[in-house]
Amino acid sequence: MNETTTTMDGRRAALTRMAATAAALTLPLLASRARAHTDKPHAPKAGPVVKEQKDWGIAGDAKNAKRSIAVGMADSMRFTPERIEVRQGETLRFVVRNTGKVMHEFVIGTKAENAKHAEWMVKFPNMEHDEPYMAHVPPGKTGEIVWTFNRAGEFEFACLIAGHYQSGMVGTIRVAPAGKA
Ligand SMILES: [Cu+2]
Repeated sequence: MNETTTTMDGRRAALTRMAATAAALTLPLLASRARAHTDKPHAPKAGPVVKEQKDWGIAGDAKNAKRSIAVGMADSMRFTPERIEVRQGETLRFVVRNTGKVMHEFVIGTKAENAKHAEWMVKFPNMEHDEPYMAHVPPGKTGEIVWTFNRAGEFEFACLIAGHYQSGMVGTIRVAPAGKA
């Protein structure tokens, strides 16, 4: 009898200890979860444009664009103009107009980067891509991008839509080193 009581008390004590331990483990977890929830903004804020340095430049600010270049894209798979001269450090605004009846895009990059990307576009034609150095323009519409050419060299602008790049829908951007004419 005595022994049973002791055992039961012991068991109760053990259960109480377990409950206490569980509470100790659970409470900080709940607290941190509650805090995390409180800190979370109710609507996601639109973050600033991520500016990632690329071999062919970096995303630019419209206010720094002193020159605007109109580029035409046609179903003949040609850009107008096909060659653009830039000075290193210059920020350009490209106003890209699709005069055709199919989708076209204007993608700035190195020759190697565009070629690699174009290959992916053939394998996965519906691949979604959107970067500050590209504009996807539906027929009859105009797209705009602002890009800072802070690296000198010869680059490309291309339409990477499957078949277009392969048909020669490519132009050249030459960025002259700063300080030289
Ligand atoms: Cu195209």
